[in-house]
Amino acid sequence: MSDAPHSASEFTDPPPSPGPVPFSGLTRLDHVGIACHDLDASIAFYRSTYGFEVAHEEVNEEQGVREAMLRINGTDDGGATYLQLLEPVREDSPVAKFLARNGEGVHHLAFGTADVARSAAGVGEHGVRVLDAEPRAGTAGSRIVFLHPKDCGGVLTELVQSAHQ
Ligand code: V0V
Ligand code: CO
Repeated sequence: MSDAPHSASEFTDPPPSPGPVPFSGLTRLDHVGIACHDLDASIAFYRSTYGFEVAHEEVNEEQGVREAMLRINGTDDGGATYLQLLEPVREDSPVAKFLARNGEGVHHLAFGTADVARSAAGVGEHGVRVLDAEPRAGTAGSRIVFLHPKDCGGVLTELVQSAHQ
């Protein structure tokens, strides 16, 4: 057995911060968005392989997706983490473009916040392009804003305020 720490909670001695940490209001990983061609097949994979169950399913016409949220841990009160499986419902949607270019795979990360407009404004002050001037309708009554992947190290990033907040 090695003496190496086994989980992040065992790292008790973080390296010194290089400067003040800005306030973003982002408190957790809400979901990982995964682009897929066939939502039902993707759901079946995650259910039969890992035992993850669908907590919510809907069509979001504005975003051009049929999507399912699979809860990984926690509870559905805003504190949980999900996989968000995304199947495009039209050819010109962001997920359709992504699939055509990259095939199936990780599409975006979403960080949770209690105030999405405030978090977006804060992040925007650091030179990151905020793609939505106003929060849009997200899954299950949430409010969402996207950040440009080219300003986030190649990661399309979403900020999400759950309907429970
Ligand atoms: C595009 N790029 C990405 C990317 N999509 N990089 C990382 N991850 C992604 N998912 C790169 C792409 O390779 C290009 O790089 C560059 O960005 C421009 O891409 P494009 O497709 O030519 O340009 P756009 O401007 O047409 O589209 C890219 C953006 C667009 C990110 C601006 O997809 C967008 O607005 N996305 C936000 C909405 C969204 O994705 N909705 C679906 C999830 P190179 O080739 O120039 O180097 S809906 C959702 O999550 C919901 C409802 C929810 O959570 O509740
Ligand atoms: Co999302």
